[in-house]
Amino acid sequence: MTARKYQTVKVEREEGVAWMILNRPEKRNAMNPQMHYEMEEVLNELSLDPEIQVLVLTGAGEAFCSGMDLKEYFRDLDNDPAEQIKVRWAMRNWQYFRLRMCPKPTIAAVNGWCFGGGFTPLISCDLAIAADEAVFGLSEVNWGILPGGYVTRDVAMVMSYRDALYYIITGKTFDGKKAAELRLVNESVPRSELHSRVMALAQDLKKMNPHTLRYAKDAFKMSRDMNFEQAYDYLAAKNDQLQFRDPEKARDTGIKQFIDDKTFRPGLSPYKRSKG
Ligand code: ACO
Ligand code: V55
Repeated sequence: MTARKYQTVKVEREEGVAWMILNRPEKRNAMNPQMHYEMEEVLNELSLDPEIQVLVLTGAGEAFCSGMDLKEYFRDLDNDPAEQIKVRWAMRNWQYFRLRMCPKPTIAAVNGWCFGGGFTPLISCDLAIAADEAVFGLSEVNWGILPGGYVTRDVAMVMSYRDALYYIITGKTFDGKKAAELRLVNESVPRSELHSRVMALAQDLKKMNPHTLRYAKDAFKMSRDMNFEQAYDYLAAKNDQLQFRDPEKARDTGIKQFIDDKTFRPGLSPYKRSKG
């Protein structure tokens, strides 16, 4: 597959892991319209690339993402309603559809500044590891808006009621360690260890059956908004769909390896894949 060139995003492939690096370091990786359009293509490319098993989202330089570009995304489009619609479609498409429902596991590696609109791609990733030194903030109130797009809704999903309101209405910042305490990220590590920690987590995910993981994450993300009866039926149907779709037949293989062959215990490790 030919490597595609993007101006606002850099893609680095490393042992089956694709690092998607927001790449406007001189603007602290603020998301301008071009970045939204390019991220749609990047996610299309990497989600369908058979060489890639895990996707990582991070930022070049000192920032993870300083949020929406206040000039190019907001002020420059104030008098261009058609372009506003177009770029908001692109934003929703990559952040909320292609990233959140990505068929492969995704990890946010929060290397530095993460403000406002930057929370949405962060929360859309399945897992998140922050640098202790990273700085987060819902800075919208500092310049006269409420957290728009999906930000308020996403924060309501992942943070506690008290913590979410505290940061929404004070606009105060917090660091990576605090983000882990708030459970906005899974854990935080010193900045110098961020890359190796994310790669180690990605290696764990690579050992798993990708079909199982895909359906497990879809099931979690979809069922949490259903009532119990809908969720029960949906999850049963989703499991049946997985058995039908899984070319590795992991369920039957796993039971055989445990009950007949006694080669592993599923409580303690994944079944031994015949391929991958
Ligand atoms: N939109 C547009 N430009 C930005 C953004 C942004 N969100 N963030 C940074 N930049 C630009 C600056 O305008 C500056 O550009 P210039 O060099 O052409 O003058 C450059 O990036 C560097 O910014 P500095 O402020 O000089 O960098 P510093 O390292 O001192 O501070 C920080 C970094 C804290 C991230 C600061 O730039 C900042 O407060 N950015 C805005 C954060 C924010 O509130 N984002 C919006 C959230 S709300 C939403 O997304 C809807
Ligand atoms: C944000 C706000 C938006 C948007 C996307 O606060 C992100 C973040 C006000 O519009 O379209």
